[in-house]
Amino acid sequence: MQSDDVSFSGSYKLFLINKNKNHSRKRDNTMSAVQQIDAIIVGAGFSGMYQLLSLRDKLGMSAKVLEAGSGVGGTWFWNRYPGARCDSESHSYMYYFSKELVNEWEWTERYPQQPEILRYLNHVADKFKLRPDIELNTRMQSAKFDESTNRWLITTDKGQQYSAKYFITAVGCLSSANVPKIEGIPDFKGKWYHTGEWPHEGVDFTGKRVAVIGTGSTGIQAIPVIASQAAHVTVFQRTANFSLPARHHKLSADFKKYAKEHADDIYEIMTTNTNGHPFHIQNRSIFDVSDDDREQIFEELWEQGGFQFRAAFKDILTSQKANDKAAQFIQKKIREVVKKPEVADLLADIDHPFAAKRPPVDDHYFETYNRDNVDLINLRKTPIERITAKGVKTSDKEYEVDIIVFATGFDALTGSLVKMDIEGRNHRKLKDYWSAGPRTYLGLQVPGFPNMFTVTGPGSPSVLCNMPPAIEQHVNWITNCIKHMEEKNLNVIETSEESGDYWQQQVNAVANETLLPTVKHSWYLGANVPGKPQVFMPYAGGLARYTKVCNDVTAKGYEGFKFAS
Ligand code: NA7
Repeated sequence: MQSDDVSFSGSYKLFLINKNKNHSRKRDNTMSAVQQIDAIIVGAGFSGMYQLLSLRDKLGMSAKVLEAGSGVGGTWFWNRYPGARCDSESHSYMYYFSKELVNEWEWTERYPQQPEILRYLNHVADKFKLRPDIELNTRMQSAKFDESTNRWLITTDKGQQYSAKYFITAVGCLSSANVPKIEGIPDFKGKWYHTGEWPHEGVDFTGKRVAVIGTGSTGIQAIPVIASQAAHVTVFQRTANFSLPARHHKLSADFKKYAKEHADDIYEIMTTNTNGHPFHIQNRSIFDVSDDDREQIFEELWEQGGFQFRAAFKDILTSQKANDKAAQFIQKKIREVVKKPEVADLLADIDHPFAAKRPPVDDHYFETYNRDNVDLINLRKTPIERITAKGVKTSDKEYEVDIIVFATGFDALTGSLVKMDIEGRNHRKLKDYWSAGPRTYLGLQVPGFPNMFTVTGPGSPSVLCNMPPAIEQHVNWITNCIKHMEEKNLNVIETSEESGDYWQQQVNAVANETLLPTVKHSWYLGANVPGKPQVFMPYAGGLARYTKVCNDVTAKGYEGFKFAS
């Protein structure tokens, strides 16, 4: 399905399998406490599982995934909050590397819900027999590069030690929960939860008074569901947000058939456009059409639902004037939907361009404010002062509640990486090296951290993209690079400070072609975590452009990297 040159067959695989037999023998003989392995991968989500499969089954290498959770799934293992779903359409939110997998898996809904995605990822783990090489309930404790052996020494909280040639982080971009440092949380006598660390047994909201703090994608998904169960919901909004209706529906038999029959075309579209979605951004300016035609186009796409709205015109994210037109349309819709004018005003009082912060896709979010049991609090006017034993105290009032839900997002892109104790050359710690913001080359490698790869790391399209195609592109690139090293008997791959600086300039330059950096309080910049350095982190040039850059780097003999034997 993919035109990638890593394949399941060929003599190369056999060569490596023989090599690994020797590896295993060596391990058995020495019975060393340190297990020798070709690669350690951290995280068993979409990235880690495909990386394991690629190294093990395509290259015949020994590899192990370390996963802190008690099951596979990564983001979809942890994010079980009410209403959790993906806002990429199901036929695009899947792997495309195996035609058999594409053909056998049946999605049921347009936007898959968390349990269905988790079932899919478990199916993948079973189908490709990944489980024997995934260590669940195992947190990586430290990873240190040993300059005398050019190998990574990796320890876990279970006391295991691995010596690995390659160390690959597949920890996800949105996996480090951001519980705000609001005073008094320990005093609260009720229960509180962060949406990214939701209890697996679920939360019963029946008859409860609930506070939801946060109106990003997560809050917007959770609020309608919580409101349908709870006695009362108080939503604490700091920043009003644009949101597009999802128009969820069950998939018809015809659509399922179409998606399978056109899988190659769908994959082609996803990998040759900006956002990795199964549709292209229209090649027309918002000012190429008359006001009436534009209104009609927006109306149709609003009814259709989903991110296609954002793709209606090519300049929505590059021209403030064009963006204003889209923004005004959505603000008009909010006012049409929300019956109480003062609440509509609050929801439509949006201080940033449409889609310059991650635009949510919702299921009757704005309609929820027409319910009698939902109130909206404007934190810009009355900020939260503290959490008390009884609830949430703002500057003018104490709100008594039984449950507080923090839908306050993540320490995105870098949080999970700097939390781990990763030490490269010259005992340089990743968290110190990134203290002024992340530095990577292509989002794939960090200067001074040889043989370490970061799947969808900062500096790659990652969160600006539908993730699975971005993940497949990254894993394929890493796998091809490792294949190259093994074939040429190379021991070390390393990028340089110059490459890191060059790439950050590229990341800044392509971001500056858009309106994205104009939002100063966005998590794309790290601004949602107090004290975090503010550097634009994802690559905004789009998946197709980024893939071409990566392929050119390979074609030029891995330009920007250095190898050593
Ligand atoms: P987001 O998009 O970071 O949203 C977090 C929300 O929480 C947002 O409304 C924040 O307001 C609000 N927030 C954060 N800290 C506070 C404090 N201290 N007080 C009040 N409100 C606060 O996270 P999500 O989980 O919704 O979405 C993350 C991604 O997950 C999403 O884009 C998808 O890719 C999946 P703010 O806007 O900062 O004023």
